[in-house]
Amino acid sequence: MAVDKYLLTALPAKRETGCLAATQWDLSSRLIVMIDTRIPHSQLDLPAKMLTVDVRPAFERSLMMNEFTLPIEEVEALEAIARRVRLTVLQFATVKRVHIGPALSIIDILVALYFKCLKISPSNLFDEDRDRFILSKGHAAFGLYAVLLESGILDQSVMDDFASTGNSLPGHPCKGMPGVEFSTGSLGHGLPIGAGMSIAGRLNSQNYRTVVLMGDGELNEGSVWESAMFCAHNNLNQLTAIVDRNHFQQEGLTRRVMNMDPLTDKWGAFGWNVIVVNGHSIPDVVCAIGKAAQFVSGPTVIVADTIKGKGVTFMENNPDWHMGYLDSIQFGDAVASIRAEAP
Ligand SMILES: Cc1ncc(C[n+]2csc(CCOP(=O)(O)OP(=O)(O)O)c2C)c(N)n1
Repeated sequence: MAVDKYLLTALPAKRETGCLAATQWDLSSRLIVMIDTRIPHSQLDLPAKMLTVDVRPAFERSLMMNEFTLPIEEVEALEAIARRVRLTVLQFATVKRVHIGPALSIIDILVALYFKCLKISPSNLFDEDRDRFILSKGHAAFGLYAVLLESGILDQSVMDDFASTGNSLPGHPCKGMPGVEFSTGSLGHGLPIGAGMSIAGRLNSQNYRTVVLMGDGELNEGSVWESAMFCAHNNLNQLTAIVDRNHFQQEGLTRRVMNMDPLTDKWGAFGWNVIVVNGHSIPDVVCAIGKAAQFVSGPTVIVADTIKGKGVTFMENNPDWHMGYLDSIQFGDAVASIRAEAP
């Protein structure tokens, strides 16, 4: 796909304007800039530090400034929740070895889903019309548990029990736990299950949404692509897949183990609407999920660019932290790292 434009997101919040020969928006305290890359960078009067930030294809240019734009206060509140959730994940890892890097990479996505986008709450867990969420990369269970605790779906006593015995929470989500729709952990099963839930909703004239979160390494599983064909064939527009594209899997870089590039073209060729988003920008994720819900001509996949171990400097992009236990010194360093991200 020929991409002639790029989004450039300047982090952290800087309201420097008037420096660009291009369209720009100030969204939720971030300076988001659309640059026509036919203009050489040398001719753009960009501050040097802005040239070092995340540059990614803008397949979804219309993400900005639409009905899904959140007020800054709400963005800050959601980001504060995400920091608290990450701290809970760290606490889990002081009790026993957990898949900590995989959990940390999906926290912003989960916070966007559970605290803004999905109809799932402690009071509707058994309602037929509740939205369905499946953590297909089930090894990131402790990220989900931290969000379920934060939202009140899991009771605090579970955490207290886990802290003292290490037994109350399984290493992978199990059906029957509050808020867990299906047992996962064996990769490649979440999308087929989600497809079944989605088509069941249609047959029963229910209008819930189904969201399936997968890892990018998980896409190596053939069952993902069988169900991708099924979803497109059946025009399952009530279903959204999210790929946590952190570029790593258990054995290292995903592109070395089994290269899935060009990933967006593959999903497109399977008949899916494709949205690319920064998976650590909660307002962008909220916006992408809203866009996916509006798309009626088929299923949507959101390819979320993320960082494995996000938020803890010594874990980020470090495959050694695919799974780990934190001693007291490491825990202190990790907490400091998360707290340093607070405004
Ligand atoms: C069918 C299956 N094969 C192998 C595994 C072992 N396994 C656990 S995590 C993992 C890596 C998955 O990578 P990815 O989907 O990119 O998730 P990430 O680790 O980045 O969160 C593997 C291969 C598994 N859980 N299921």
